[in-house]
Amino acid sequence: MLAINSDTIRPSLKLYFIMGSINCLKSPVEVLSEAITGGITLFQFREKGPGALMGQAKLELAKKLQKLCWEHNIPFIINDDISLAIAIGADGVHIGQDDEPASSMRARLGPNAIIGVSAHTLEEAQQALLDGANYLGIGPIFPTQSKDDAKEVQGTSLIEELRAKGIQIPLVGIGGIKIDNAASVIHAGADGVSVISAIAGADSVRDAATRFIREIEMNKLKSF
Ligand code: TZP
Ligand code: MG
Repeated sequence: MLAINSDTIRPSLKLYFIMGSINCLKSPVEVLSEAITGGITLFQFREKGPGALMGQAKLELAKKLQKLCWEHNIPFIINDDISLAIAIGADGVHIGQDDEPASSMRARLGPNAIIGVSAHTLEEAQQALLDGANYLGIGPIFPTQSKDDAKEVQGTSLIEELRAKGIQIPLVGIGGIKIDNAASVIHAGADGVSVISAIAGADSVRDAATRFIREIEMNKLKSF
């Protein structure tokens, strides 16, 4: 586990790359390695959907990707699969509204784990805060092809609403985020963007990550 906690997760959300093997056009290790070279700041292993790896193959890939992340000081988060997270000592988990609540994840993972929760409404966000989430994923901001059961597209309105209410928890936007719409997510008050296809499916994974970072940094400067 890297030494990362609630206070230090915020800057790591800047460019949060998420993927599993089915999102990749070449080997996931190669994709992640290029994305790291390009400048991603956080990684989530999301091995889900038709054709996703299971059992030992999933475990082996998780270990390889975690090692790669840790060699570059990038925190490694696992989507949903708390048993896998415990088995390999991941930095944390990301859970949705249909998973066990963050409070029970916390009880199982301990105080140092990073727990991220997807929230689609103010009520879900407030509950996640009470349950001890370290950050929230808000979306889908724009239409996405990467999640079959995605909720309704909501634009940046919930991010704006949470910030207007003075809620300061680290926030990341997700869903259909591309280089040319990332600025609006940052201006709304997010600490960063979560991206699957615009990085994993790019002709050059490394260049895509680098261009995202540049765009986010430029727009963070502008909002102060
Ligand atoms: N949760 C809400 S939208 C989404 C997830 C996992 C998919 C995001 O993928 P993409 O390709 O960046 O739209
Ligand atoms: Mg889930």
